[in-house]
Amino acid sequence: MTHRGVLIGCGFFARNHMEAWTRQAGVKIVGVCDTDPAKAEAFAAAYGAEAGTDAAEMLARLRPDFVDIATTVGSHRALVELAARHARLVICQKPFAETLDDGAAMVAACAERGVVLTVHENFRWQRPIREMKARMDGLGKPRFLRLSFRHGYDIYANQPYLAEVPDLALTDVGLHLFDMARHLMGDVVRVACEVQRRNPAVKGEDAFTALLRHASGAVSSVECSFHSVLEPDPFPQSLALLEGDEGSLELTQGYAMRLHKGGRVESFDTEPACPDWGAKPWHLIQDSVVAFQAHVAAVLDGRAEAAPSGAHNLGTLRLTLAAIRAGQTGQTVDLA
Ligand code: NAD
Ligand code: 89Y
Repeated sequence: MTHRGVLIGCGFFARNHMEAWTRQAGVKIVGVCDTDPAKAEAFAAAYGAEAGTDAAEMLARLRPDFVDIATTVGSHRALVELAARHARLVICQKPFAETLDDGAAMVAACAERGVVLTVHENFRWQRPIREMKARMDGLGKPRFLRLSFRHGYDIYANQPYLAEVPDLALTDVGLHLFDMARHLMGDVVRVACEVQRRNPAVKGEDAFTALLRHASGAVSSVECSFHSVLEPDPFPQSLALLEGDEGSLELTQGYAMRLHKGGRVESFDTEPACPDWGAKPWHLIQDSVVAFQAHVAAVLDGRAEAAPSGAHNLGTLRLTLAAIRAGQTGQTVDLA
């Protein structure tokens, strides 16, 4: 059975969505929509789908099984609420929402109609993080996680709107890191955070250092900078250290993973293959889009539960907003 989808938003990142959908068995994107007709038509020609500029009209006419929303955050609430009236599964790109009210309304709109809502939270689907999750059972009780995402890559060339975002590092990549921390270590009950504005050419805080306390008692240290001078530049790798009572997993630059256990160290290469349509250094992210979409196909088939669900991602939004508040006030914020 082929699941029919409509893509909304034909911009920079949506190309990755479309290249991956085109190769995903059991799925066909039948319509592509952008308020800019030239972008919709370019995608329609490249990927063999109908073009449209009005999402409401296109969804009413094509009646897809699922809708993939790849627009920037300001349009997410209206588009998720619209999609919930026309499909049985909705995917929303990150950042999920700007406010908790918007996020809760989006979760409710889908829940009321029995529609599955998932957030395109692809960092947890990156190969090194999948491998870390799979191997962490052997570490004993998880106690400490460090996640570090520091680079100086010019992200503004492809995504110029980022230069205007006030809480940039927290809302662009911080939420990916917080999702990974929750995925690996469980829910967070307390957060402290220091933010910095490093690059004078951008408006927002482009660096942060956060300290999380998990419900389990574990602690995570999560840091991010978009203005670090490093050779070779690690973008877009997240470096990590996960310590349990019986062992540790280390992820260092160049995708090298090391398992420390029982007086021995085992090494693994966790670099994903570069998709034939992809390019380095984006292959890490492009491969994770493929993995996420294979998961969505399994959800559409009824073989898996959406991960992360919209409801789970609301917790990540809550944590991100709490970290922003902690950065502004200098106070630790309780989430319990
Ligand atoms: P973009 O501005 O290049 O593309 C967005 C497109 O959506 C534009 O073409 C715009 O015309 C269209 N659009 C806006 N509102 C619309 C509406 N109501 N109906 C139809 N089309 C509409 O943005 P981008 O860089 O592709 O980013 C899109 C989203 O993807 C952002 O939220 C960004 O944070 C996210 N993103 C995610 C990753 C990741 O790894 N998960 C990486 C990059 C970007
Ligand atoms: O938007 C960001 C994301 O989600 O991954 C990397 C990025 O494209 C730039 O920081």
